[in-house]
Amino acid sequence: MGLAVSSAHAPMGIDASGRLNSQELIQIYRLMYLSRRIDDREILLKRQQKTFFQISAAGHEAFQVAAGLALKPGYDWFFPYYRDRALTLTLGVSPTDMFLQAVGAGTDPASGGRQMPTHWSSRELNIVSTSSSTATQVLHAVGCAEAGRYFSNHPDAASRVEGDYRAFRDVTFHGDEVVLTCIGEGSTSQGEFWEALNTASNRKLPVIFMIEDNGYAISVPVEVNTPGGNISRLVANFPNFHFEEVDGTDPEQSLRAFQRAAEHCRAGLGPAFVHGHCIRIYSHSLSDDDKLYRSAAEREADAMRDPIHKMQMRLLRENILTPEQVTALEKELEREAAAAADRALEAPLPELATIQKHVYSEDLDPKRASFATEKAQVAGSTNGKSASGKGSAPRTMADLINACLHDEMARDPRIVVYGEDVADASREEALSEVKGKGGVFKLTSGLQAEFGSERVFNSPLAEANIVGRAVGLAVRGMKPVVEIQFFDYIWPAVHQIHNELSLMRWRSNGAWAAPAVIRVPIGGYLTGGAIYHSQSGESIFTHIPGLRVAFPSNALDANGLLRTAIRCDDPVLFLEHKRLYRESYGRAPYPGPDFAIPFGKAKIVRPGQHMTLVTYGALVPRALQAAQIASREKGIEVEVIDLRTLSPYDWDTIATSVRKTNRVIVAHEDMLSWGYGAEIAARIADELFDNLDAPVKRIGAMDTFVAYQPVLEDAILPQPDTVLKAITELHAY
Ligand SMILES: Cc1ncc(C[n+]2csc(CCOP(=O)(O)OP(=O)(O)O)c2C)c(N)n1
Ligand SMILES: [Mg+2]
Repeated sequence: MGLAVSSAHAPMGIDASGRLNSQELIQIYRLMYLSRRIDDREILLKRQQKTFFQISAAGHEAFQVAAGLALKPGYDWFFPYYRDRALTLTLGVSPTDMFLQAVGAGTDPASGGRQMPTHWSSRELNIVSTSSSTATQVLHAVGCAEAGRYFSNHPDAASRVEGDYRAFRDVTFHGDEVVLTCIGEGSTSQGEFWEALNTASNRKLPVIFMIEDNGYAISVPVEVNTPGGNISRLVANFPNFHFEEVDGTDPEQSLRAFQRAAEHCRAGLGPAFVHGHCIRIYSHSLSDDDKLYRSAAEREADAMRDPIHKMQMRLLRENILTPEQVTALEKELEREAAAAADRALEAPLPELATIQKHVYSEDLDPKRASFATEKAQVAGSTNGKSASGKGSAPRTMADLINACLHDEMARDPRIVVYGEDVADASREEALSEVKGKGGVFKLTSGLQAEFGSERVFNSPLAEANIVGRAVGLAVRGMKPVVEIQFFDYIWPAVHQIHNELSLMRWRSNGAWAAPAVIRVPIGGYLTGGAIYHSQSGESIFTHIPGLRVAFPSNALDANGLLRTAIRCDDPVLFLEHKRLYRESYGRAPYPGPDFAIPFGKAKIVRPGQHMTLVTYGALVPRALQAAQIASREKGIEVEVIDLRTLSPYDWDTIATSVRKTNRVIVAHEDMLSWGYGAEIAARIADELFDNLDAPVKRIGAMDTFVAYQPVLEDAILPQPDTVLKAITELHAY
């Protein structure tokens, strides 16, 4: 009886052959029973209104303990879901830490009181912060496995480097680590689940997909979510997988399955799929009542398969423990759970002053001066053109983005570039005879040829896959610089961007972060781009805490801001206006491999004293055109401010200018209503009211989509004339 739960994993040493011995069976029972007692104690606390949410592992304990025992905490990696109490207990999360989550204590090590209970996180154990979103974690697991493989192939890339994000993203790897990810059967309906199977299978990644099938997704039975009612049957044809389907209420059977799965993964043969038929002893959560949708007969039948009872019966039947010993053991564990709860109830609450902590990196601020190498720029050493956009001749925005990617990939071996069509040619044998695709806009051209297919590759045509994997890669210390082919198709990835990428740091109270870069061609003015190749929508992303948003208007800014995006320690949405890629406006010579521009620093692209015009992106050249005409024809001098980054944005430059001019227009290409300008205009009205001689004016697209016919497109999007009209009106006010 002497096996301590906190060291549960270490002494097991169960080999894949032979039966479990008595001590091992008792150990398993201890973990299962303790998990159930913690759930029951939490339910009590919730009923006493000392905690605020409860969801249990009841009925899943055997399957979860088995998974935990088959793997190595702190060595393997874990992407659990909200029901994995017995798993995490087995891995080494203490009962006290679980109750600290439940009460929302400031000392809750998983989130500092920010997340619901059972939303796991432990750096020490390699348990990556869990969200409530049902299937996002499986893609993180895939990215994590890719990172492990990359570092074992390129151990030098793991070195700590001062001067950029690498100083704060420590890397550990072993070469044969396995990544476990867990998911309920209902959540296998999510596209992200299938997108994860796709890449795990294709890349033969060491990921174990653990399917905890309790037959229900809240009130929805399995056959509604899964055609035919059995997920194993549907996935059976994915190549490279090892498949197991077991009785998840039987810990021994489950353990053997996980051991075989781990062996397959460690040997580099590919991923594994372990499907356990569990039961849900209680309702979905304490906010649910399963009597509303399950028959009494069905609930009773499940209760008969309760893994706790079955295991207890086995210990008695096989004379491993006497009834008195079982009672004594259970009492001991009950006391342990109660004592842990009492400790947590005395823990300090989170401090209100910490609320904003870890929204962004506390270590490396992209606004900081070290990113301001703008003035120290040096022209490239060679004259004229080069394939990578270097040289001293004026280059387009597309060229200088491409040049930045080349430079940064050469400097930082942790960068990988992937997305749809970004490779030169996936079939490498073609590379010697073809020029290469390198992106539909050619922005990643030549990267695969220079850095190889391991660092530059095509993803499946699945946007959530692109961003979800980036989260897993970045969590391990890699720097994914991924591309979403068109802003118009970012929407399948928004779940990952909003709920995972941007939130990872805050929800884990700084323990984890996912500083990936997402490059996205955006915007219209394409003449024929139409609805699905012209969209804007940046304000949707500036509304997400934790995410930085850059939107350059010219080649030099694009080069310097992308460099900062890559070197910084926050996730960045890097918006590249398609119409500006190859414009003659804003071309510049190659500024050298260390040219960077700090975030949150606007540029006054035209000084003036009569009014301020705040803008960014494709409206910058249009506003300049209007400002020139206003000056020439009407003597109105407009100060044009290019914000360059939208989150953070440069309030000081706006405020200083408005205090000088007392009139302001905020202009953007996106639709007027609820657009980015609404926030800026509101803040100006709020904080600079006394400095204004006229109302704040806004310019934006009509509140509709962008049409195909150029006559319509011209009318829908703001034009230089639109800006000129606003300038004239505001001047006359
Ligand atoms: C993306 C998303 N959609 C909906 C929900 C709400 N929700 C939480 S759990 C759940 C059911 C999940 O069922 P299953 O995957 O079978 O896991 P189980 O809870 O049964 O273990 C739903 C619909 C959510 N958390 N995330
Ligand atoms: Mg379920």
